[in-house]
Amino acid sequence: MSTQTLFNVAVVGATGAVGEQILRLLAERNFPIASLKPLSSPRSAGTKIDFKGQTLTVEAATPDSFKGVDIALFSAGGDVSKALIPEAVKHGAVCIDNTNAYRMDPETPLVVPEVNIDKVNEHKGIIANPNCSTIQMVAALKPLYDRYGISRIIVSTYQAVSGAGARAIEEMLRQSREVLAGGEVKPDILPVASLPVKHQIAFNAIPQIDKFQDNGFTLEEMKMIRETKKIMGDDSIEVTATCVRIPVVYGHSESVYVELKKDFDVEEVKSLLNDSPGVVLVDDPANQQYPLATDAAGKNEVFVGRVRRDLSNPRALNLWIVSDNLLKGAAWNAVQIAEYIAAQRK
Ligand code: L14
Repeated sequence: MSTQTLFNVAVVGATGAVGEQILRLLAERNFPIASLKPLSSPRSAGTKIDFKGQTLTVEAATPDSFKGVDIALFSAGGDVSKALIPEAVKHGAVCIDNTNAYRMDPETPLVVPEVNIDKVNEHKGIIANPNCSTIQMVAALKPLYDRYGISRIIVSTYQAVSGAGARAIEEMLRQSREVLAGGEVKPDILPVASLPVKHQIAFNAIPQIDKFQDNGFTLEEMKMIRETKKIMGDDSIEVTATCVRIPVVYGHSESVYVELKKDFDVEEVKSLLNDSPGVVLVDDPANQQYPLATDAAGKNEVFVGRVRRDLSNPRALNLWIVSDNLLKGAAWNAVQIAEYIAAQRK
């Protein structure tokens, strides 16, 4: 019998929307754990969580928390990652970061396993998990990139409130009740918790996710543009994005126009998508079947449908791409990376 290497694992942001899913996946997938340390902000420290029938107490994360830790998964916001990841790396931990802090750092691999898992091997202590909207798009487009090449992507997103955290989910549900009761709606969190102006999300669509940049794009849009090129390893891909928040709880949807470099056959495109790991084709217009956020919620896969040739450009496709933003968009992608690291050290 071979003895399996076990790992000391820390989860930073253990009580958050993504951290909760990371813990569930580590348990369900039987990740080879020697010890598990749930960490959080001082505010959530003391919270009890259940892991495989064991009760664990969440501790406040400090630089010393990472002594003896082999793998640390971070999803407690960019500031926490910037402050604590260098400390964790000093203690020898490999850090998988779910925030925007290190994604565009040239030393840090930005990894979607279906696209570029081999980049993990180049890490210097940190591996970045891309933005949720970027992950699902590149996972679906990778097989088309490999077969035909991609020259341009135009994407519009329809993003779930859970991306902005548990408080944004509560706000959307509360506002919905207020509207239905005929009362006044008082926006509190969205579009960006730290900015002064707030907008109603219930029964609305808000064309702002994250802060505006000087070029008129939001940071979320710029993340999609920059990260797509880095993950695909091809700066020549032209990308533009419009990111919109809608009153959906789980699951981001995307309308994607993609220009390919070679001629293609739509049926071949569908079979390439269907045969891709982690991608599920749901495309049957005759029976009104296409991906829906409500069906993708709780699932690890990326769902693609509405596959059709563009009418203005025969070298372009239109697609509808849906995935659970907390799972493939965050927790599942991070756990996939952790499983790859664990498998290599067997
Ligand atoms: O960059 O508000 O990982 O939905 C992803 C979720 C940024 C905020 C990231 C949201 C975050 C975003």
